Amino acid sequence: MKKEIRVAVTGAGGQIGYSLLFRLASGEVFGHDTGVHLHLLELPAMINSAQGVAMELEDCAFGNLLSVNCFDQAADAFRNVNWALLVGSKPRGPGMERNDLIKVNGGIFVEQGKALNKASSDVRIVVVGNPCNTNALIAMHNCREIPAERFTAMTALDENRSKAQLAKKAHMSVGDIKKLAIWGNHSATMYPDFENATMAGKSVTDVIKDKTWLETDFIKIIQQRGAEIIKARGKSSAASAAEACIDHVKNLNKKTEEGDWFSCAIPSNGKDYEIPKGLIFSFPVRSLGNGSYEVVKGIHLSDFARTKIKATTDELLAEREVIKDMLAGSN
Ligand code: NAX
Repeated sequence: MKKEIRVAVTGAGGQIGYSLLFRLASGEVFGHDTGVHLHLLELPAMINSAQGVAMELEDCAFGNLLSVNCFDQAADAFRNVNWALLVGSKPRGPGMERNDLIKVNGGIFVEQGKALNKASSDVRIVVVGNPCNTNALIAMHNCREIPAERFTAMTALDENRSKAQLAKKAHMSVGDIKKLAIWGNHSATMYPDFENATMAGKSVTDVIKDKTWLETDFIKIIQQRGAEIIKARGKSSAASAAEACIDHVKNLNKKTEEGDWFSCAIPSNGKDYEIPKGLIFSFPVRSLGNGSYEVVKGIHLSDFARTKIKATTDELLAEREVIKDMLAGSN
């Protein structure tokens, strides 16, 4: 192996973990010349589940998998890792308000943010566990050693869902769709920006002429897709979430092709598109291929888009208010 990489996955005994871990070990994500050490973090009460997954990972005899270790303490699991994929969090219980969930999960990300100080100096963090933008904000504030821009939250699933729906509507291939960005929060207020996306080089609005469908049905389908999947399967999205997490890591790792961008929730610098500084906000992003990325500048936003972006910004500001006591630290 030319290189070795350490990857922590939290919630490793859960359903996304089960779809994600095997692909991380297979060479698909980090390359077939990179040996992978997996650090599986679970709650002490669920550690058996992670251990079962670890046994199955061994049984796959992946050539790239150098080691698998299970942990029930974040500070142990994050030691020297190059990537931390923070998937584990508590689901909303019956009768639980969203703000209660934000607070309950916030505690997890205070602890995990502190534990990330033990990670490798080049660590990059992806928060999947919901509410992922605000959880990433909490982790970022509680981690003094890691630069803020390394903290990201996942909106790639929303982007993939958007591309799939547009492709279906226009009888085109998903691969024909470029520049599809999700703006804002990974929640029902997110804005899938069809106005700046292209299909086979043409503007989406030139291909799909039904403006009402784009402005209402399409946005609603994407915003409600997670809830629809829970209704249909009785469980939340898992394999598609794992696929999106893999896309997120790959997108950050490789230079973005000309004429495209991807969606990634990152700390706002307070300048781009007038989004308040510090919010973990999903923007159209391009990777520079060397571990860094930049927000795509100069995208035209219509009044319609601005109204939607304001709604999702307001929701993120309200979430930040709920957990403001958890925002210690320097970032
Ligand atoms: P599961 O309930 O199947 O698994 C979560 C696992 O996390 C459990 O095994 C639990 O024991 C573990 N866990 C809880 N607290 C932990 C902690 N402090 N440290 C380590 N492990 C811990 O959920 P799953 O379906 O895997 O979903 C995981 C998270 O992803 C949820 O918060 C879910 O809402 C979120 N999602 C985020 C998506 C996104 O696009 N950002 C989409 C899919 C998914 O809904």
